[in-house]
Amino acid sequence: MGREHSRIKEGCNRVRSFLNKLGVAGCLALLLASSAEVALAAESPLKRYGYRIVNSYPADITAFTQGLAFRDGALYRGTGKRGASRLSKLVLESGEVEQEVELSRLYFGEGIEVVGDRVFQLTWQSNIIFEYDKNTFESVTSHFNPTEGWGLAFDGERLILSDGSATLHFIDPETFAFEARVDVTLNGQAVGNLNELEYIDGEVWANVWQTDFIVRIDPANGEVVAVVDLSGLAERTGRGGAEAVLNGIAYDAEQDRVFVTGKYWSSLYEIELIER
Ligand SMILES: [Ca+2]
Repeated sequence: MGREHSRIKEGCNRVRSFLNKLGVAGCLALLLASSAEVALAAESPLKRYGYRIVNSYPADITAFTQGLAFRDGALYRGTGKRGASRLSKLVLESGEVEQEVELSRLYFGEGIEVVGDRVFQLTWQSNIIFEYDKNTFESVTSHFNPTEGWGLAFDGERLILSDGSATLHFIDPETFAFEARVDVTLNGQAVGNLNELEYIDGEVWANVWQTDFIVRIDPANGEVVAVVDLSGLAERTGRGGAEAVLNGIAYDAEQDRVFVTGKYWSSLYEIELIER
């Protein structure tokens, strides 16, 4: 049993633990990692990715990051916890706060998204979506959300919202009508705890809460088309307590850069995916 096999086995155990949570038997990691199983791998459309760190930047270890977006050269971050929920505009390279607004202690902030000159921020269980002016951060209005608010993304036409279950909701950003929904599945099994979201090149990327995995979802049918294993990243960053888990994906469409961070993490990373 060589080092390579041990490495595959270790990776296999991690993925198996994740897949077991989803109720998926077997070990896709081993199937996909072993060149001897090319035929089997070819039967599964699921792709697996590791990562390479391209850049690391300072982040606020006291920020309970619940939403992350990148627009026009700036990073936008929404944080949670009552009394510590904020919407912030940050300088990517330094983490410096350019602009910030605090939520009332009544609210637990969740996912955010930037649409044109508006910024939306979810609340966890208050059924409210706040809308701000992107330039001034002044409150514009609020919208009703019948579900819990976890993650938020925008596909160019509709907002996409996760509510902590395996469901993604598609919402008209003008009327806030919930127009459609899709249940996310991996090999036929529901994938719950979908958290922070990002829309990237026709796919919805979602942090799976309390795991090191991002699932890449086909929004047309909810199928997970790829799993990104970010194991090891949490060990590199400073972390502020037991709730410090991976959460936060932002995409710079202009420069094709993917950023990830976590709740109570001291670093934000630009990563490049490596297919396994
Ligand atoms: Ca995001």
